[in-house]
Amino acid sequence: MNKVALITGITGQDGAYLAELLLSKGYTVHGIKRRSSSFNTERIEHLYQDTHESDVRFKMHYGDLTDATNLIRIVQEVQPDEIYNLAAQSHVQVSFETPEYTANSDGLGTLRLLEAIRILGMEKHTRFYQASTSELYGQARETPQKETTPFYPRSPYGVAKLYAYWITVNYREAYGMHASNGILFNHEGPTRGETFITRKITRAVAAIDHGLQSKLYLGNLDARRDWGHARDYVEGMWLMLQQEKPDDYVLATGETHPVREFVELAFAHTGRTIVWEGQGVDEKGLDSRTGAVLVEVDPRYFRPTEVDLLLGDPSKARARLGWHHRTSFLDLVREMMESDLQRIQRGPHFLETGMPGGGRE
Ligand code: NDP
Ligand code: GDR
Repeated sequence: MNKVALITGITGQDGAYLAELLLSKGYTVHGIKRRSSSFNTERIEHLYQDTHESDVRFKMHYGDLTDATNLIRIVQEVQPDEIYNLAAQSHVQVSFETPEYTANSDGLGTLRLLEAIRILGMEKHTRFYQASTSELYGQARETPQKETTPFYPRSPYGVAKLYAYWITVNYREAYGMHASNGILFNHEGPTRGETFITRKITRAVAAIDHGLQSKLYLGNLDARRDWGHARDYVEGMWLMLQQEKPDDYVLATGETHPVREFVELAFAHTGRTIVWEGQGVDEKGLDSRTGAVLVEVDPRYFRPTEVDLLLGDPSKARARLGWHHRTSFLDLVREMMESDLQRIQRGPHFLETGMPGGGRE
């Protein structure tokens, strides 16, 4: 019998990559999507199958992590062997503006799913993956960060995910559930949400290259992140649920880079060299040839409390899961730039979703 997986957050970056991976392994994949007034299924459109055909292995259900009865009904209907809880209000800056909603969906939402498994008596059958995050480390107590590094979250998002982390551990210990946390460091790709820094940069650089935008406004250029490719990371999620025993694992590249370097590499992809001038909020990135201001700091993008430095130590995942990242930092920037340059060449559709820089993200 093929395995059955249920993915929450299937319309997001990771959900789409994971659905592809599981389908390629012969799984039947069920996804939970939110009702939205506009299309939110762009990333998974290529996976859709006509539900009237026989042997359909990709199915969608309307649902929301804030609705317990809905989750219980879906879990009962699907009877999943594996649940991947990827749904979340996942934007750190936005969590400062919607802290209660973030706690509800990211923190309590995880509890609701775990309870659904328990209420239905499936705790010995269904394996559970929780999308935990390097944001748990926040103001990191040691560098590099590993599974034993103490947590100190720095945003309502990080705090909500802290609850989700511990409730997953607690249900594993209290009820013997096969429940694991993947503590994933930042992972990106061409389908990354447009308001996260990497994609905000690659879209803007592509637009500047085509004369559609003159400059890019950013916040903290000195923040450092351990950036990998989402395609590599979803494999690690799957591996965690294939182990005999549940556990918690860091997935990271083991390299850290400042936002400033990502900006430089993205512009370099279009043949421009950035020179930095000024300091702090007055800092600007100039085109070395023309002197035009291409990057400006806008304090609106500063966070009330920032996470300055993240660097993961993935040794445990390498030793126990045989997992390691495949895509280098340079290749990640290159792939994202290529993708956004191609997108912009396809026409105005690129602009329809709104250029970066308008919101507070
Ligand atoms: P995205 O923001 O791209 O996707 C989030 C998904 O969750 C979307 O499908 C979204 O639906 C859905 N969602 C949001 N709120 C709810 C809700 N209340 N009920 C049901 N679904 C909801 O995130 P990523 O794919 O990048 O990340 C996946 C998970 O991993 C998230 O939990 C994130 O916090 C976590 N994570 C991500 C990392 C990264 O670097 N990408 C690193 C570490 C952890 P819709 O499309 O309708 O908005
Ligand atoms: P992060 O990702 O907060 O690490 O959370 P994001 O790309 O939003 O920010 C990374 C760093 O860049 C700085 N920054 C800016 N960020 C955004 N979004 N916009 C800007 O204009 C800007 N300027 C500077 C930020 O201050 C920050 O230091 C991501 C999400 O995917 C989470 O869901 C996940 O848990 C963590 O990664 C690991």
